[in-house]
Amino acid sequence: MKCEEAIGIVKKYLPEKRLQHTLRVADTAALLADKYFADKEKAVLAAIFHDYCKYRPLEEMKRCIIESDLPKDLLEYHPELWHGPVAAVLIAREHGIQDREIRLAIQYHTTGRAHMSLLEMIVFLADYIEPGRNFPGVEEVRAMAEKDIIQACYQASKNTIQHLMRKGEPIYPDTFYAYNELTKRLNGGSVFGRK
Ligand code: DGI
Ligand code: FE
Ligand code: FE
Repeated sequence: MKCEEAIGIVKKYLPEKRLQHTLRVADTAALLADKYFADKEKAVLAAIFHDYCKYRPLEEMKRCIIESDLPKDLLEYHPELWHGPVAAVLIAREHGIQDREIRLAIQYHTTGRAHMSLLEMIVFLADYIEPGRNFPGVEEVRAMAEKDIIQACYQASKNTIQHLMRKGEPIYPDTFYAYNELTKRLNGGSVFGRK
């Protein structure tokens, strides 16, 4: 699918502000794909659809999780975590997008997971650093993204966990698995922390 067609589809489902965020994520994903030699078409398509289901009714998302092969433990966590996994299922059902790499990049864009592919890291990171974001610490992650995508993803997941813990929010296991595994990659595979 061409990106113009994809934008035409998501436009119908997203309010203007979210559409603008989506377009900035797509631009950022394109830059990262160039920098890290990833498939730019896939990165852009995944970025365009990453928040496709952000505004679906909760009941519809819940039904999708129950009826599909998505992990059922999502239902025990904040509904904010549902839109990525649900979009991964519905882009196939509603628009015939079957590509496994694109599906996974969309599915895990909010939490990350252990052993993310380059494409998954690109969408995860682009969503975090797109120019409209102003979380504390985002500048540091943007600078890291210029040099080392693993370090940038590590820092983004660390910031997210710290933010959620400060608010006393439950944290989905994949969010921790992403952080732990990125830590190991930075340490050259060692399970022991840096000295
Ligand atoms: O959809 P976006 O707003 O562009 O961004 P997103 O999909 O990355 O994140 C949506 C929200 O999910 C954001 O406020 C952070 C939150 N979040 C990320 N990981 C977890 C989480 N919330 C909980 N409760 N647990 C998590 O593990
Ligand atoms: Fe999202
Ligand atoms: Fe997003």
